Amino acid sequence: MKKALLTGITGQDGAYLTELLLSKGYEVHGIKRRSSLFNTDRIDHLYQDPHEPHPSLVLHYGDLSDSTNLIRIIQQVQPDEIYNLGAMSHVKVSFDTPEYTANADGIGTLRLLEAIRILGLEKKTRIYQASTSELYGLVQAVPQSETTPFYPRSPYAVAKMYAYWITVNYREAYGMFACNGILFNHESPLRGETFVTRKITRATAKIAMGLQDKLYLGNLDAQRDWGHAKDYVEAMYLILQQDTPEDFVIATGVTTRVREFVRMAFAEVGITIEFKGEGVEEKGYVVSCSHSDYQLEAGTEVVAVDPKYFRPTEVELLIGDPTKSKTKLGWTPKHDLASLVKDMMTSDVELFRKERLLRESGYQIKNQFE
Ligand code: NDP
Ligand code: GDR
Repeated sequence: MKKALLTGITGQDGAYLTELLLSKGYEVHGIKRRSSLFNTDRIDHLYQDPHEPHPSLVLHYGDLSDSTNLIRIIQQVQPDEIYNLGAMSHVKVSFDTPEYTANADGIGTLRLLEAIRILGLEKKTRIYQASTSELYGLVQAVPQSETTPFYPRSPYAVAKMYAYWITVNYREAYGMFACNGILFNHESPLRGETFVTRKITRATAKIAMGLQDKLYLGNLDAQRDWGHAKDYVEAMYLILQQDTPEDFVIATGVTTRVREFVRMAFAEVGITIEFKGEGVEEKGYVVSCSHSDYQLEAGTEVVAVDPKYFRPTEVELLIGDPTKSKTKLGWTPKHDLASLVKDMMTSDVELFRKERLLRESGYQIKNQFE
């Protein structure tokens, strides 16, 4: 039985990758951070009683900022594969916490690589590094491929750039099976609530049910190559099953503006919207509204721009070239953007139907900061 160790197991990708590896018969170990509230919502359905003999999913407390912890866990687990998914992954927040982001996302990767080396596991343990399309940043050429130059535009992207190159360097210097997956944006019903797609699908569901009046967004014109996280974790797995360690771009090859994602999400609940105005004044008005649970009048303003969501430096256009992953990994995504939006909307409509029922029964629902 192969053993895998995941950092970031409690995150979106960690949850889907755990499901995938368990279905392939792996023993999966995950590192979770200590938190003052439970933080295992995304993997609770995979829970196994640790008192049973040989559970195939085991969690360990830890943090990418603590070398001693990483060395001890790797020594204990002796993993065949490590997937380094742990990170402070929010681009906007990285401008607020740049030093922490460098430590967790940049040096954290070095700590894992060094732990493998210190323990003499260079020939046994393969490692996947969660690299990102944010490395491309300011557009140099499109579509972006494995050979497109990087120009990072945030503390997050700069930290990830260090992680990218230290992974390449350890592969070349010590012959380690260390690979970067340069993944473009991937989303799902499990996506963190403050990333733009999930923020949109949650707000759309709430507006359609009369639980929220308006959705405030930042740059509506940013273009992203959005895929489904379920497809992307399969690529991570395939990258570590190759004969030779290499880096791969994982993307759909299609790019879409944020405003179009907004239109698609509202269309799922029968609301047609039209954008009027420009820049910070831009507002999205309801044009027609056929199937919404809560009837909105034509002309109701449901989307507006709030400059607080603008980034000091923005990444305007991402569109990936997945040719190498298609030919060498045999990877092709099963979802397109329409099916992704449908999946996310179905899940959030269901979520807020429950919330509405609770409200109608007199329970107070807490507000959320973002
Ligand atoms: P999430 O934000 O959903 O999950 C991040 C995970 O990292 C969580 O489990 C989080 O723990 C954990 N984490 C955060 N800080 C630390 C730390 N200091 N030590 C250990 N663990 C930590 O991200 P995704 O699942 O979306 O992404 C997975 C990885 O892929 C990340 O590295 C991200 O940067 C990268 N990536 C993501 C893309 C995407 O579109 N989703 C695209 C390209 C790259 P907790 O739950 O406690 O917060
Ligand atoms: P991104 O994802 O920065 O690409 O990083 P995010 O969903 O946060 O932003 C995408 C684009 O939407 C614009 N935007 C907004 N973004 C947020 N979060 N909130 C808003 O209100 C809003 N309005 C407009 C942003 O300006 C941006 O242009 C994600 C993360 O998962 C990273 O970890 C990963 O590396 C990259 O994708 C690939």
